Amino acid sequence: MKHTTNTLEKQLTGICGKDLSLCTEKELYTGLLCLVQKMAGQKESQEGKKKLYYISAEFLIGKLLSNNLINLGIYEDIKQLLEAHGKSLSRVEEVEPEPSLGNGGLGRLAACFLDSIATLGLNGDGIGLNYHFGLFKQVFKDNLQQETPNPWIENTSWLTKTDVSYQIPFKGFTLTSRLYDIAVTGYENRTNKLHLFDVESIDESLAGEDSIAFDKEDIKKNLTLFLYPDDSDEAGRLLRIYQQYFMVSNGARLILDECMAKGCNLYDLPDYAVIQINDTHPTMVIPELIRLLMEKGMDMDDAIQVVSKTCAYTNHTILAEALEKWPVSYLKKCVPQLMPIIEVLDDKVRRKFQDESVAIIDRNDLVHMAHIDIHYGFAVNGVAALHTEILKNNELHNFYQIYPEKFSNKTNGITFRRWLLHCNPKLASMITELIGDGYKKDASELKKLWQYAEDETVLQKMLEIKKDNKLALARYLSETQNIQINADSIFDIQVKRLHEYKRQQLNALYLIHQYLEIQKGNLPAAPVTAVFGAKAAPAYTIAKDIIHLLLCLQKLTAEDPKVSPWLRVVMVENYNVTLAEKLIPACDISEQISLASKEASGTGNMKFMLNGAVTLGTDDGANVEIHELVGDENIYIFGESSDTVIKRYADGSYCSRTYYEADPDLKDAVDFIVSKKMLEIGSEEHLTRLYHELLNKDWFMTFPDFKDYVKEKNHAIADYQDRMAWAKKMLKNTSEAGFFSSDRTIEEYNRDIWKL
Ligand code: 26Q
Repeated sequence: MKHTTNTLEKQLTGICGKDLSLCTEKELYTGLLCLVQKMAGQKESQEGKKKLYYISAEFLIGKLLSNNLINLGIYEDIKQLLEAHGKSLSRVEEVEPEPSLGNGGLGRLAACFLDSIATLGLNGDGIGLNYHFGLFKQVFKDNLQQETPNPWIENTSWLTKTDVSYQIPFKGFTLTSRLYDIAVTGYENRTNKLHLFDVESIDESLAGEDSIAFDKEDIKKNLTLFLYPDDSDEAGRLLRIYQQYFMVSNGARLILDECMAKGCNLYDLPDYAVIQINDTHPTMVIPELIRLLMEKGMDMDDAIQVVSKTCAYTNHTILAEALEKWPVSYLKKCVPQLMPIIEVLDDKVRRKFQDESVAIIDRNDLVHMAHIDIHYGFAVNGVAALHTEILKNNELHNFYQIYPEKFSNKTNGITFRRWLLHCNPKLASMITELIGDGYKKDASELKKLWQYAEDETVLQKMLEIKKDNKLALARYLSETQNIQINADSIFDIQVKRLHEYKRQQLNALYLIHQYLEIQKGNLPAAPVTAVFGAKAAPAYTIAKDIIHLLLCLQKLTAEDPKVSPWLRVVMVENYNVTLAEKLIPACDISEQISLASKEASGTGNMKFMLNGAVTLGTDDGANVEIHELVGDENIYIFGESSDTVIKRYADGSYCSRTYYEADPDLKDAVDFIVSKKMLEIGSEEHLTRLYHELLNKDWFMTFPDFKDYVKEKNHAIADYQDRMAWAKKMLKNTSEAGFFSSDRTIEEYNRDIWKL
């Protein structure tokens, strides 16, 4: 059914209660929100016996208004309708708060997946927590990151309160839950749901106005306040267990209720439900489901069988420190009812395999969450080809030998609705003009663009669109963050969580090197603006030191008249989905420079590529697949291979000082961190700590890759000067990006794992 602008106008005016031209932006936003919710509700569907439940601690959904308007097919109509009343849809978008229900890649992936599941018409919902402040808001003060609460839930929001509520038992007390739903609209298809559980007794006043500190022991009032509460003390770690159990116990009860309502007798649960466990944070769903089935009278062995056929696990990391292991004593303190079950699960594994490395409870009384998932789930997947190979050959090798049939790769993807149609409408309409709009439903059609590789008009048009997007970003940063940048310079962008393995510090070393070269009179081939966006976990000291370094470099390059025409460093504040939507379409060079073997996949790399940026990266994660698709000509690859890196860790032979002493350029760059000039701008404590960390440890091996990085980056900067040749690289990247549509990823999950 096509809605005419006329009926939309009547409906929206009815909801707003006055002529649209008299409404404020806020009134239009809430009016549109109600209209969207009504239209989305009409597309809910009960179709499909079996349902997927995607359970995740994070859903980084971003703002929802425009995305929903696009998916419901009324974006253009609404835009014109508002214009006819002297209003602008983009101004209305600005008043929408961004939900902060996630942190990075894993949470954004979950959001892209929900979009694709609904778009493909599959029966699948998300299950998570309704964090009131979510991830902190980042503010910079004295060149340092500070964290403040980020309240996002307003009186009228995307959340719909439901009648669903459960009693969730903890040691010594019980919490009453409440389910809130967010509609997930598919692109010209059905509406699914994101189920977010909350605590009825939550108390937002526990957190102060401008600090994220709160009473970590008042579980009744704090459980759903923050995502990833600081776990540097025991109270913080216990709170994380309370959160995880609350999420999975509610989820498990909802799943059982929904299945029973459809006639499931519980022994046939795998015919009604499949549960995808997003990393180990929701792993307790396995013992909890077993426990609930036993409460309903099922015998334990049967319950284990049923649950094992229902759950599947996705691994998102090879960093040992991120693989969750909970002390038995913590579990006993919070959720003692799970321990007898986990003990039986461990006992069965020990009897069967007599191999300590695959045990669930280790000799130090730590419960290895991933081990529960692998033994008691029916599928295990990595998120990019290289990542899955590393899991099979290294990290999870012993498990792969036991269960080769459980393992598969599902290379990540992104939804093109948000990461092309919404964030880059000019590029999207150019593509539609050239190859029609079939690519919106079948992204592989983007390949058809390559027939224009020698068409100068098309290449010129790509450059124009990029320039428009760069100007729009420059305007936005000037208006919102008081940052002025030159849209004629190369936009070189690294935006992602701040982590040492992602190596923002390597980029910083390059920038210092360039700064010193310019000082010496060696000018680069073109002016460059190096843009960063990143949040550091509040207790991650070195990550915060790296942010400090970047902010000092921002000041240094902005204030030096000799350097600033050639090199500017810019760090945007509070990088989030909304900022990503403005940065990515404006990017020329996409920085994907993790230490090879450490980035499971990356998904930002895919978003940049789709929007015509050229990747400068290591052969890591999904970069490997991007490299294969676009070919050597259209990507800049540098650095040591994952094999070399893995060997180097295994033999423990790495010594950063050796590289420092052998390369004068590297030495100068490292020393500059604690130079007089830098200490005038920044804090001695932070800069010296970082300097020593690099010189004495450099755990993520930036020094061995430094020379090659400088060379490859300067190569890219020089190549950029031939604009037609560059535009051709852009076109190749966009035309090969179809593989990275999350529609393709979801089709694979469904074909191999979910079987809906
Ligand atoms: C673990 C223990 C204690 C506290 C926190 C955590 C924790 C929290 C979040 C561990 C991991 C995460 C998030 C991981 C994440 O975002 N991983 C990314 O997932 C993306 C989607 O698959 C990949 O593209 C990225 O490569 C991967 O880094």
